[in-house]
Amino acid sequence: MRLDHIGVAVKNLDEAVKFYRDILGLELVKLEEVPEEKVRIAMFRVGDVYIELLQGTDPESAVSKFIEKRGEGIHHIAIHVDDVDAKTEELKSKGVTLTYDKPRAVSHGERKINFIHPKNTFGVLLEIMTRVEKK
Ligand code: CMX
Repeated sequence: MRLDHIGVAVKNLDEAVKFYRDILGLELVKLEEVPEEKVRIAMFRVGDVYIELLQGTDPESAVSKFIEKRGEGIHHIAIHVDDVDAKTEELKSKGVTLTYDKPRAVSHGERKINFIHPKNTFGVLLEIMTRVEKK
């Protein structure tokens, strides 16, 4: 397992991108909508890991609800695993609460993701994810 990215919830993605790219100087590697999760995201490379900015595209988005309740800031930490399907089953068998019964494919199948509820992790939303190799 390795750290893949840290997700930061923001109200205005375009404004936040101006800071992270233009003022801080990070490399923007992806700017896209992830309709499956009702978010727009911007990914910045920071060495071997990424910072992912997320803006909700719908009031019912988990990110919009998070900002409403807790304000902008760190939303989740994502750990890359070799096989997110197997990890999901392993964690379920250990009584862990996950958002999805089966991992969800997002970004045109580029990634498969699931989330561990913060009540299991001592207050941090943990994403487990596998980047699917393009054939
Ligand atoms: N980090 C830490 N704690 C969080 C949290 C987060 N991101 N989101 C919610 N919580 C806390 C709440 O503050 C609340 O705590 P209290 O009970 O102490 O008040 C508790 O968890 C329950 O919160 P809630 O508002 O009732 O929300 P839900 O339980 O309905 O949902 C969560 C919370 C994390 C299970 C849900 O948002 C989820 O399944 N998220 C995963 C999907 C997701 O976040 N998608 C967006 C990102 C997509 C991407 O990365 O591409």
